[in-house]
Amino acid sequence: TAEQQRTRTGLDKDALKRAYLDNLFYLRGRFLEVATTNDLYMAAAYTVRDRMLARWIKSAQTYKDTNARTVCYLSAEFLLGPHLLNNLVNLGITDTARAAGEELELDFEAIVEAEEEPGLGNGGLGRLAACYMDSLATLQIPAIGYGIRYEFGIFDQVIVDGWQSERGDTWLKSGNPWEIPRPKLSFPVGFGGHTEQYTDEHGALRMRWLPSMVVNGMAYDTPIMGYGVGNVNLLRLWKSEAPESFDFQAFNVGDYYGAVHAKMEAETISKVLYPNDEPEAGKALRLKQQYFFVSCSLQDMIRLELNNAGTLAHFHEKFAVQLNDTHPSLAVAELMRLLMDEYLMDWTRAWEITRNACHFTNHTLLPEALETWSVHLFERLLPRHLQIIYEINRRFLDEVRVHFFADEARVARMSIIDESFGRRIRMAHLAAVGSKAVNGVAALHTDLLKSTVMHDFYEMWPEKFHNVTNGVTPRRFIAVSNPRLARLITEACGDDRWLRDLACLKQLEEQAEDHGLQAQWRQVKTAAKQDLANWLGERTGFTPDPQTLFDVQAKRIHEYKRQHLSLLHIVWLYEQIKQNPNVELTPRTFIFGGKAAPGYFMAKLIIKLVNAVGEVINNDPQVSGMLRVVFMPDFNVKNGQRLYPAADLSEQISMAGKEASGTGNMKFSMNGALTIGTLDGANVEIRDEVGHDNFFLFGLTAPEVHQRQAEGYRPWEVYHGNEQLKSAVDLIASGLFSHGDTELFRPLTDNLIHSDPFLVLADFQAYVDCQRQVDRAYRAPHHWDRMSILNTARMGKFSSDRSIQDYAERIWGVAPVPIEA
Ligand code: 26M
Repeated sequence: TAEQQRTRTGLDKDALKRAYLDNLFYLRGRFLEVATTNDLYMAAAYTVRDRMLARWIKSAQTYKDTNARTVCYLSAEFLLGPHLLNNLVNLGITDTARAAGEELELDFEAIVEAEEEPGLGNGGLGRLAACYMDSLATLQIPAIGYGIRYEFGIFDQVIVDGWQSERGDTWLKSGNPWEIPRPKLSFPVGFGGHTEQYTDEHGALRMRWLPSMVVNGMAYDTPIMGYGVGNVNLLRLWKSEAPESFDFQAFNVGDYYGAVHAKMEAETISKVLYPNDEPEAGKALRLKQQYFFVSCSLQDMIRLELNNAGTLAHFHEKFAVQLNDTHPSLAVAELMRLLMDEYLMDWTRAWEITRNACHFTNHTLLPEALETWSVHLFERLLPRHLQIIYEINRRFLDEVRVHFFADEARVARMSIIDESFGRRIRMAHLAAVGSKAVNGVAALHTDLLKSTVMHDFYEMWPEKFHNVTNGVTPRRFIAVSNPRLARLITEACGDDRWLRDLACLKQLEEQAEDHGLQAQWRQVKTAAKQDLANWLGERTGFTPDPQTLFDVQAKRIHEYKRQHLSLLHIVWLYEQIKQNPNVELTPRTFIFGGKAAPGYFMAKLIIKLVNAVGEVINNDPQVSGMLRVVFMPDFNVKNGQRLYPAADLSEQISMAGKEASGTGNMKFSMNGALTIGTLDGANVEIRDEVGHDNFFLFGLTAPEVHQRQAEGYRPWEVYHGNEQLKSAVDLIASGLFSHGDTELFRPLTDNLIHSDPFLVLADFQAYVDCQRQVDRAYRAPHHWDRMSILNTARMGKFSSDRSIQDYAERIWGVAPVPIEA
């Protein structure tokens, strides 16, 4: 009935209340009086989900009818963060839901807090995919995100005695109300076995692959709601299962344990997300994961196109496939295989389709992160794909030889097969050869891509290369995480258009010197700092003082990001205060957050050092009014949302040339933090946008880094040539922070003095000098507030809406398909 329909989907307060109680009772079997927090959360989630479903169906139907080109974003990671509040914001019913909750005497904040976030990503790359899904829906572009439904996402981090300890992430334990399992929607994926040639009924020679093992990929769908629109897109994640046929009676009769083992093996594929910088371990499983989700996703696209058009001849016009790094780059070989072996297309047509469907984004220049797989492993797991890759390479290298006559050195450099030490497949080369477009993620990064790792490819196909500077969604990273700031901005701008068109924030510029706005701006910041302080107090036992400058570095722990540069500065400050207790300093709280890959020793030692330095400094009454250090455990999307609003200063201090873009830099700046940073990644463009006077720049530039290393960088000379630097390094080595243990931090200090691959020592003095300017600037509140307002006001470019607009126009050639809200 219409009444039921209203209960089920109405957006007014009474409909929400009725629907909520209804869901609590019929889906959780509870009354308010006896419900657990999880019951209360689940009922809220279902109530919100119900309000997206009709729009979801309508979106899918309209997309199908209009036959519009659909973006297929292939990514091994989607770091979504909590759904509930984000979906409320995108539906535009946060206030109504809060009011409904109040009338039911529910604790709205506690219910929102109860959500366990899906941590299906490591960091920047996975979070970028999530921001892009939000923007695609908001810009009304038909899109499907394809990935893996890991049972265990990124580990939870706890700190034990100052060290990182990893805990399994059991995000599914109380159920996931946002996903809809599609048991009927599954595809077989083969592994191993061998290939054979045969003659088809037309007398043509063909190949077939007889895998030795087949698993099924089952679809789990999550709706992705656009902001203020009716469009709801699809995130489709694959879970691996043993095939149906594989029941214990029909299969492997007499070998019960063998059958159980095979079933377990199939289910292992989507079991766990791999941490980024984990050298070597478990390689075969990782390749299996990549092939698994790529194959399911392409089979799904083919199914959709055959349902619709009845032919695959126009597959590439129907789908724009975006490869998020090389993890899905097997798509190039798999699409060729499906088109040729399964759908009997000839090479030329299949290649035409593949090369016009695929596009490739590179996210890192770190040599150790460029994916290669041994030919051996390929032969064992994907023998048919190896043949196809050889043939792609053969034809490609012929082209190279035509293009660059008699240049065999170049042929060897560009080959998809690296023959230098053991034969390995260079996945970035496969992706570049098989794609219509290749892009970097910030202007500097794209320039470096073109001039270094992909230089030969750039010379051959200059028009293939693009820059699309990253962006982040202002819905999650302002409206959801910083409601006070969102309210103030809306008030100052006169409306909330800025949430769909971030360039509107420019209006704030003219009020940047207005002392009225400045006062409110400062209040908003201080309130966020107080919230964070309270939270940290409960978790770590130490409550920072919101009157101090909050200096925040939150990101994965990696030497190239140089958390230890900040630590050297802190130790240096500590010595300054000890030597002269009356030194004029702005009281600061240094807040660190970030996970280290479980096998990355140096990163884990850096975490230990943060905690060790904190323990000494925080317990030294002589400095504790001036200087505090705290490590926020388990930095993830949820905790990031507490951090960005509360930061005064954002640390973006990677060695120039190493951080492809960075996206945390954008989240901080949007929330009014000033940046201290190097000319690396998107920092360059952020500084240009916010104005050079409103950004604290220091350090060597990428060309200077290159030059310094080329002439032979000798860190021990820097160390011996700078007394204050030496004294800071020595203090760490002295055992002061390690209860007298002079060995504990030696790997770190020795590495800095004797090798220092990321030029920490070379940038130390410039960093300290720059921090002195920060210190002074913070003591001029009006000046600081003005800079802070201007940072937010000028962040329009860094909305992921702008990034997606760029992709849509310049790379995908896709247009919006509006669905009414
Ligand atoms: C792997 C093995 C050993 C050492 C490092 C790695 C490794 C490092 C980085 C593997 C992958 C890595 O990159 C993936 C990634 O997350 N890149 C990030 O992508 C973001 C979105 O484009 C950018 O903002 C970040 O700068 C970039 O680091």
